Amino acid sequence: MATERTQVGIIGSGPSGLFLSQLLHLNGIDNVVLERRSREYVLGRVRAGVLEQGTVNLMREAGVQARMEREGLPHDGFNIALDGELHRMDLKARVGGSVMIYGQTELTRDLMDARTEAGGRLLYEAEGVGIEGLEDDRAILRYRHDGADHTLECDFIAGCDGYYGPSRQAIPKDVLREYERIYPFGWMGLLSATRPIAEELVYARHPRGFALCSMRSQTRSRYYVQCSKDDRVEEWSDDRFWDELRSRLPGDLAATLETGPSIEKGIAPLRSYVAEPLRYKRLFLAGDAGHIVPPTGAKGLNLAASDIHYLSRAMIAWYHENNAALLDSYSDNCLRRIWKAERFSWWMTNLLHTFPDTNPFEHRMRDAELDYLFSSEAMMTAVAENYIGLPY
Ligand code: FAS
Ligand code: PHB
Repeated sequence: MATERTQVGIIGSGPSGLFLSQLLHLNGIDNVVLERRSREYVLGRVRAGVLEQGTVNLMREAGVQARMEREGLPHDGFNIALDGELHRMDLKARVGGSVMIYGQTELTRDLMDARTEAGGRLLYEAEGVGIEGLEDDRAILRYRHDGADHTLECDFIAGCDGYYGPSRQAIPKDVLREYERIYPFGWMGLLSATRPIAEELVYARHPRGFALCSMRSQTRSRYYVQCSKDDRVEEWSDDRFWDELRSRLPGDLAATLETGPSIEKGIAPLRSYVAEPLRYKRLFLAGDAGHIVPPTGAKGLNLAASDIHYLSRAMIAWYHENNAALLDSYSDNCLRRIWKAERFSWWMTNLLHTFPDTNPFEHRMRDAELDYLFSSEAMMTAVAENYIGLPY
């Protein structure tokens, strides 16, 4: 068995792992990324589309902003459709902010390309990644690659392996605290090579269920409709999807919908989840490995970015100044921002979806919440500051 050494072993080549690998590399810190899937598989996943300003800044810090600045779409607002009307949330006017529409797939590609150009060690199709040595103040990764068993001795391990990865499992059950809310519905998503229905995003609340009109460019649209959590993609033909989407939008807007064959379709379950703590000895969790939000608030990818903002600074302080303070405060620093993003995502999800078991009083509460939102400058400002992303 081959034994290698690196300073930071990173499990996962999603946004968390790639951002960390690139930022550590730019600061002279050696790292290795172990990814279970192929590069093509990772790039084939269609996920987030909205970048907070903090994530845009991290792209610039990582030196991978060029294509985002050329192809990304800055948005100064978004819309909520209710009872046939559009209500615009003006991010620029309310909080002087905006978001960037740029697909997670493209962000991932930009980071992968940068790491590859720099000769970074990104090992795809690494199998059976296991974590050892934590109880002995060590950080050892075991994995199989190209048919050979490997051991990677690290100073630290970054668990950037998503919700289903092994890193969270390496934290003892009597140490790990978990918090979870599973929603009684999912999102059926469709990507199409069509003109977006509107210039800005439209979140729709309708008695038939939630819908979202988003985009990836002026010729590529991303749509979602709330569906049963037991639905299967095969049950959703393109025609059924387009009809359902139209039925949930204001009539004049629905009439302008350009449809076309789906490029990608998928159903995502919705859950809120947080694991505490995000550090165990020499293991640090980041991104979906430590938390999940329902995509209603567009926070999943952006929380991964803020985790890596904190973790990269902590590791740089350690290697450059022998200062462990930010490593020691990493979990608390992340969780303070994570819980506020969990709250906003939970609130937006409750506000805009139909719940099968809603009693009439709760239904009225949602109506009153939206009525208050649309009539209150203070409430719209609060929504705007959360949507563009709270400060790091
Ligand atoms: P990721 O899951 O992206 O990456 C983890 C990586 O670790 C993966 O590449 C995985 O293959 C790898 N891995 C797992 N186990 C491993 C092992 N044993 N060994 C090696 N590698 C392993 N967020 C939004 O903001 N907006 C959205 O609209 C949105 N839609 C989503 C739709 C879906 C279907 C899903 C699943 C998520 C969605 N998200 C959305 C959230 C998503 O964008 C995540 O927040 C983001 O991918 C988090 O990035 P990472 O933490 O890097 O995790
Ligand atoms: C997307 O474009 O995929 C998207 C946008 C906003 C969300 C969720 C998903 O809240």
